[in-house]
Amino acid sequence: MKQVLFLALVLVATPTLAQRGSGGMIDQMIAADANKDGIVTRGELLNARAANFTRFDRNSDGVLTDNDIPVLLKRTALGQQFTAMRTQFDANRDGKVSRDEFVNGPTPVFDAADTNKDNRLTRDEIDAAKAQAKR
Ligand SMILES: [Ca+2]
Ligand SMILES: [Ca+2]
Ligand SMILES: [Ca+2]
Repeated sequence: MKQVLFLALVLVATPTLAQRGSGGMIDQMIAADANKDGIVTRGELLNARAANFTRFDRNSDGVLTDNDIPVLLKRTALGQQFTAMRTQFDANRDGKVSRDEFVNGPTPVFDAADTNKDNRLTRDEIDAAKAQAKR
């Protein structure tokens, strides 16, 4: 289960991969609709991210670093994707991704789906993004 969540994180974080795997990512975004009103706001997405941060920070030191990658994954493509994600989210380039950096990091899938740029994904926008992902 942890590895699935891990993969999902990587897919959200990396624009090229996000495009390739955006079908699953959109499902993830729907899951972020905490109040189940059918609209995913940016705030709901960021809250879901904050919850994920706690899960990904395996050694609970408050930052995401290579130490949070399972040793077995380090040499795999997934490990490399984690490194790419870390580079993208590490705004102050100290080699660690803090909670703030993670929560406020890039949201390429959300941005692409939010066609009217009102920071809310309506059911129509989600459906359109899904149709696009299938192509
Ligand atoms: Ca909502
Ligand atoms: Ca940092
Ligand atoms: Ca919108």
